[in-house]
Amino acid sequence: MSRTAAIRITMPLALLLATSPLFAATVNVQVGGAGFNFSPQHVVIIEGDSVQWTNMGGFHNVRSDDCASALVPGLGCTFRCANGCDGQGGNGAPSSAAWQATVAFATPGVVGYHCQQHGSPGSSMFGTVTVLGIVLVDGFEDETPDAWTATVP
Ligand SMILES: [Cu+2]
Repeated sequence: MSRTAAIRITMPLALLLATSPLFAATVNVQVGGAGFNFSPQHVVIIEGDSVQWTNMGGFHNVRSDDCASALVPGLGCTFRCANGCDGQGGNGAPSSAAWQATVAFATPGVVGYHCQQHGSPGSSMFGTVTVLGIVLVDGFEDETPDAWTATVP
């Protein structure tokens, strides 16, 4: 495949992936159940993706580590969720209900979290969400503009 043909196919796809919410993914994490842990404990997503936690059994919640230093517990931090999330009409206090909570991550970085009942930042019942940023690289300055208007057969 010629370089120009590769550009015709891959660049519009890359733009579509970067701009369309249809391609945002949701990663599932199981909470508790047989043990006091998160499974998988560490997840990697792309900015705009979400993590959905599901309580498999037990008295748990998910609270971002930055809440531990928030002036008002549960507020002024990234998230605290169980039966919904604090600040979004829900209640993030630990609960034994069969709750599900979903958080979207828009900013690249590493967010540590834990269960308030069985963990603390970085120990016991804790996990991390690593959010990767999308970087679009323009390395095709030498291509002529008409390559962009061609129709892919
Ligand atoms: Cu717990």
